[in-house]
Amino acid sequence: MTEKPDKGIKILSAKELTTCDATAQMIEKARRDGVELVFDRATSMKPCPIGADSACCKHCYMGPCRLNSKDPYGKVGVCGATIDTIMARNFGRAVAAGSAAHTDHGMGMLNLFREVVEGKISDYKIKDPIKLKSVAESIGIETEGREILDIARDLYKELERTYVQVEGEIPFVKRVPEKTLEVWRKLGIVPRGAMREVMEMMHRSAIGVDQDYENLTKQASRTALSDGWGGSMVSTEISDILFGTPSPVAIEVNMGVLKEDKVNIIVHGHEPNLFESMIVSVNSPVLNEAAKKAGAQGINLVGMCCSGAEVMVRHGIPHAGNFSSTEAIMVTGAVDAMTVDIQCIKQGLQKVAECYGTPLFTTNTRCKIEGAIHLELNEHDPLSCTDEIVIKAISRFKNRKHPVEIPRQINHGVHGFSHEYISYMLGGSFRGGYSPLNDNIINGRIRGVAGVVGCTNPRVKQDYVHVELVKQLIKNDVLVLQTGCSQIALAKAGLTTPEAAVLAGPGLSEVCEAVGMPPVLGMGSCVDNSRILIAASAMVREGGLGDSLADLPVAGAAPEWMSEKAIAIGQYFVASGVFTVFGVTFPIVENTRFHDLLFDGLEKQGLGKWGFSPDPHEMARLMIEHIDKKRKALGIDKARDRILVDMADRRQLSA
Ligand code: SF4
Ligand code: MSK
Repeated sequence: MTEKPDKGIKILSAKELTTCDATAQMIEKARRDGVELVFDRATSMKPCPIGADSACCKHCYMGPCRLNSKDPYGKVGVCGATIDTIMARNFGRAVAAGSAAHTDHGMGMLNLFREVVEGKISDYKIKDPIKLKSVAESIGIETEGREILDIARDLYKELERTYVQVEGEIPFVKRVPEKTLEVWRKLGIVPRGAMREVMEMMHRSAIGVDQDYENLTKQASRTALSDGWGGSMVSTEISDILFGTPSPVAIEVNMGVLKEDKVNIIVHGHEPNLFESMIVSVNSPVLNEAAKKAGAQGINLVGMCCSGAEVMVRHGIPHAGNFSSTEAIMVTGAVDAMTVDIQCIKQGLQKVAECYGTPLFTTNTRCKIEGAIHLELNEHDPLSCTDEIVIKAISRFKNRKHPVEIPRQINHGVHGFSHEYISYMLGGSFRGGYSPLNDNIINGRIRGVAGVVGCTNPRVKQDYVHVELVKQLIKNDVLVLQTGCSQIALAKAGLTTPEAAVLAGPGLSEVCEAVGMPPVLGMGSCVDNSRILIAASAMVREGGLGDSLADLPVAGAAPEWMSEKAIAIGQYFVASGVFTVFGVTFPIVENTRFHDLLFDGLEKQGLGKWGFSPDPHEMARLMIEHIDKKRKALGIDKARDRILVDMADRRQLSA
């Protein structure tokens, strides 16, 4: 129940908290019901200003030590650590935590793959042997004339090195453009196995070890690269091999995908295996019969957050909302079960679930929540877990006690643009490849490419920064690639349909219309950012846009980020050569040497660099300016002004 806010705290209206009408409706209902949501907690919990600037350290118990961000060099910690050391250590630890999360997820997928290959698991199979062959070939495994299982065994052995390799380069480094790799080798940041990199990052950031912010940042880059080109990339590739490589599919998003007369089950988290088994369970004739007997018209399975994004792009399963909406959706009273696995699962879900009599299930040994029902998903018998969840959901449907109010919003989009499909779509079946994309960049129809990714964060108006930024980018002929919760914001805003091409600049809209694609391409979950790295590498290989990833007219952004995983992603993009802009906040004190290094110095070393602005228009300006700088360096620039989205554009879309 809602705690009384402190005096002086301004309570924002639902419309000030989110641009998502469905979530706003549920915030209002929660307030009427006296139920507290993440938005309320963000209002009453002011962020610690010293922590927000990363000017404090609690790495030993002579501290915690707090430095003054107004006078950063006026004081040092008890051990003598300077502001630069403290910020670099904090940053490195955030990278290590984020990389560990992606990498542990990836290792889970690889373990599953091994057991499938060894024949110990029969509920999952190799669904995409073509992808298996192409991944194997990309790292030098011979495939000609060999059995699939034989290739798969070699692939497993090779990819295991992504995690455990003590010395030498990890397998997917073979996919990195040569010139980028040269820079990494010169700087000594080519990643070894992720376990080694994360361990070394944690060691070096402990009291009394590495106290040189530049040296710490090098290890942060190496750790992040072991995620982007390692743990995350393995996760994406193995998930595609086991569950299928995405290709475009028409999807529905928003809370209106819940059905009052059906048993509604939500899957939320990150690992596709839980969801894939749930798909089998909800299609079971026995369970459907049981649902009918309970008075339901059937079972309605929907996704949220990144689990939702995974199956949305593979199977077109409806998606009910992104990170900030996961509590709000239970306020509908229509959720008969929510089941979660790992990552981005708020502990607050349990309290909201309790208020509406919704059973909340945890299914992974790595993520339990006090009060939730723990039903472990055993990959040797996954249906015993997912069937049980369906049975519990049917029982909740039968005994629904809370009035149901489902927001009516359902938005439509086309998602599922894997890098393989982009190549096929632009090149056609006879000349698949990235040359049409490169040609359109060189001739100026497409000004550049932006990856807009990441979370939503209740510290800013939900979805607003994502949508405003992307509108500005496409209006200026920048093709937008998306993953994670960001693509759900854009889908809700109607920008992931081919019709949204009317909002793009003349060049981009011409390309979109010719191909029949949206100007905003949803590619998958947050771990699937590796798809963007592979697409960017393919652009370099295709030729005409420079020799390294840092030469490309591309930029990245996480406009509403909140997770340490986002910092890891940001750093692997920066270390790969990409200018990456964050919104909301940035854990750093300006006018310090560490700030100069991240926001300028890394670029001088041949990598990318960081940018920051909480304002989407400024963010767009920074990204477009960078894209133009790269175009100029490539000699493909021609004068063009930045165009601002106006009311006429907004009317055109809603018409
Ligand atoms: Fe303070 Fe140094 Fe200990 Fe950090 S490591 S808490 S700066 S004494
Ligand atoms: S779920 S990390 S809120 S994108 Fe991947 Fe969404 Fe960010 Fe979690």
